[in-house]
Amino acid sequence: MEAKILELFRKEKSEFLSGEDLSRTLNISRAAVWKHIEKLRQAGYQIAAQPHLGYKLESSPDILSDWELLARLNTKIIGGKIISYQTCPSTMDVASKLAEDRAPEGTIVTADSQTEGRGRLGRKWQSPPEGGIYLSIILRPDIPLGEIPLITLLAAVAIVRAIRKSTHLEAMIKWPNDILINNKKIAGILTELKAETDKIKFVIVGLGVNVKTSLKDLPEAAGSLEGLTDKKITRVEIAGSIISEFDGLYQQFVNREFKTILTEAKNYSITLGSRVKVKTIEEEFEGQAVDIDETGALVIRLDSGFNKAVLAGDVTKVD
Ligand code: BT5
Repeated sequence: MEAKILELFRKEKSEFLSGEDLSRTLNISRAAVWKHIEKLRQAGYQIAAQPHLGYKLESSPDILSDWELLARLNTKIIGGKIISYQTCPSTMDVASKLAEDRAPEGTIVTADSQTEGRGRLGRKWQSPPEGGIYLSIILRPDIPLGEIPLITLLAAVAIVRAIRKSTHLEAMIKWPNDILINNKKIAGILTELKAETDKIKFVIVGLGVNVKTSLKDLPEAAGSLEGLTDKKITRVEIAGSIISEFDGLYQQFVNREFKTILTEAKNYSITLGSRVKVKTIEEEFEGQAVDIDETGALVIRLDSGFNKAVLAGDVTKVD
């Protein structure tokens, strides 16, 4: 109901909405309207009330709530259900538990902060409050396990598109899961899955984006959007944009149309064309990053002249 009220306020721009109109449109009593308005106020919304005129939304807090996200999404698959936490250990674990309990595809879990935010291979993801986007999306794709890297790339393209549209900053993808601006890590993606005998039960895609995160809370090599752009940005606007882009790309993905994802992932890649050192769980080697293949794997031209496709690993440029 709060999401609907916010949507109505925003449609009316800066006008007053009468309690009577709200109660009629929402099909609830005027006392109930008042209760929801109070709930919004408690969450930090400034709402003026004038006798005879009604209510007017004067300012909104930049919170990553299900209300705010739902009020601005117009998606097909992603975001049908959104669950927002003030804080939780990791949105990955909450989403995974929900997926085990049959939450539908597209369900999103967000948090304002995480106490045990994580990256790949048990690394830590710094998740301080009030500045970052931490969200996980439940997917149930019917694809072979070998195509999972494509989902990480899809998410990377969605984040790059959203950042470029909202800030005009030149966000780039460092294969497979980092988003960099001026060589600083702004966002990371974590793709985890549950499979049984090669059949995927569900995939959880976790996105962490530093929007207004203070640099003192971040590692040396990290950056945050707010310090890099003059544009006024909000977490909810960036998150809404990422989810919308993700939804469009995922519709293509389930129809097995990978062309846009791959073309954009290559265009935005800062890895391709460079000599790189690759570190996987099994081995370490160097070579030239020459392509991203149709499964999302990074193709390395080894010094021997042979090509090697890498499905997962850490890649650093060598000069
Ligand atoms: C990642 O791992 O980049 C995946 C990050 C995914 C985070 C999201 S937040 C929502 C969801 N819930 C979670 O618990 N996780 C997901 P990886 O490529 O392994 O990079 C991890 C490394 O990035 C760390 O070892 C640090 O060096 C660096 N790092 C940690 N926190 C960072 C931050 N906030 N911003 C930029 N870099 C960070």
